[in-house]
Amino acid sequence: MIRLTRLFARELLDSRGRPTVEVEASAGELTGRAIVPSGASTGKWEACELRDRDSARYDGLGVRQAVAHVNDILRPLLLETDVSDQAAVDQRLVAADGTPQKTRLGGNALLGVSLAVAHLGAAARGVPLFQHFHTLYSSLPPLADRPLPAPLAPPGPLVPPGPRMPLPMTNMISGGLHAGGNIDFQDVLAIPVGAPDYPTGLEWIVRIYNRLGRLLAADGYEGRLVGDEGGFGPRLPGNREAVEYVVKAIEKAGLRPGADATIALDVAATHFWDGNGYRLASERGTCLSSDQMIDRLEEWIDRYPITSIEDGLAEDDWEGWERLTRRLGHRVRLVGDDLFTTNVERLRTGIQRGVANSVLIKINQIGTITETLRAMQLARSAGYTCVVSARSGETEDATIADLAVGAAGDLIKIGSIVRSERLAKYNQLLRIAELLP
Ligand code: 2PG
Ligand code: MG
Repeated sequence: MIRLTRLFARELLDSRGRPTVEVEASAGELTGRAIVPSGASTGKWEACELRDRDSARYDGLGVRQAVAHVNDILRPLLLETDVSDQAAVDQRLVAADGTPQKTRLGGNALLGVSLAVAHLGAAARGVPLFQHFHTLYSSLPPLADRPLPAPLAPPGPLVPPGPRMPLPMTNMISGGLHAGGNIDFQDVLAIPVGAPDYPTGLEWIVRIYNRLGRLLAADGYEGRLVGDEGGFGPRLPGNREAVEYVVKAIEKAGLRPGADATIALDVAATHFWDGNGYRLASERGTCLSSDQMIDRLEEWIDRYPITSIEDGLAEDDWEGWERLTRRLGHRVRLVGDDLFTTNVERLRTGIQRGVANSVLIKINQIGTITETLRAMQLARSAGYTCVVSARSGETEDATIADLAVGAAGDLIKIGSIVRSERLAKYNQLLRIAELLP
């Protein structure tokens, strides 16, 4: 039993200079501290990010209300409770809010507390945070679910035998809402699939990134201007050119595209779905149907070493997603981000409908650590891979690095390898790698 003696929230700033919530949780001399991230291309089913809309401060983006909810409502509720029981704390948080999308107290208020308590729990046990997450994940009660349909892929062990390093999936070229709409697709990423270990994979990724910068500059593009996540943000003629540049950069790095490093896309299609179709600004406003989008993605998979496609269709295009999965699910990872929003209910619907085969895991889409781990557990039970992801608005908080290792995420998507809010996580993974066998 570890009694919470202090809970305190404050407002500070994220990597876009926007306010966010930091929470400190203490038990006597021990303190856990965490900062909440924030998305730009958010899904409509995400937990609510409570902002002080009616105030002129920070153009209405302040989070003083969320901070006050921690200090005035959640603190009295949680003081003296046992913070070693993360599931019980998270349950109290969810009950105190009581709304489906955490609109009353704010997902940002709840998540700050949940994360700070996890840090405190690790400190109280005297173990690294990733080890604590592994214990929390391993001690989740089994799924008391209606039987799920036969998994799309053979499920791995439900409780991974131990923490393990995830494979990085790193942003190279940014587009969409992360780079001023230069191209439609949001991210072209590289995965060092052939690297023997994490430090080598990271070195490959940095090499590819640097070669890409030179290639872009040599062709007259802004080879140093970057988007929100540190990926290059050149005004290319179209989406296809972005993929071709990254393939070329892999070659220039002395690596084999497809064998050493592959390509991943975050299409983020929700954000150019206009209600009738997928409208591509980079193609003079051409509007594609779901099937035409699928054709396009298939053609790209045939042509380029693509192994993962996230949000290839929009968040509510369930029929399209069913066809997308039937056509391409056996060839590449189809990752649901806006589609699932780390939400067990939406993920269960997806599994039952045979939609996607991977899930993006973002802690602030759902708002507590226990719900996040539950989503990973459900995903794994259906043979889905888990991609733990940062947000486009980040901070020096590196919690997701430990989460990915502890809950044995298959991949981790942090953004690019420049800007300290990204490096905080990559560097934490380097430290953890030293501790794993
Ligand atoms: C995404 C994320 C991270 P955002 O769409 O996957 O790249 O972006 O945090 O803006 O939702
Ligand atoms: Mg996404």
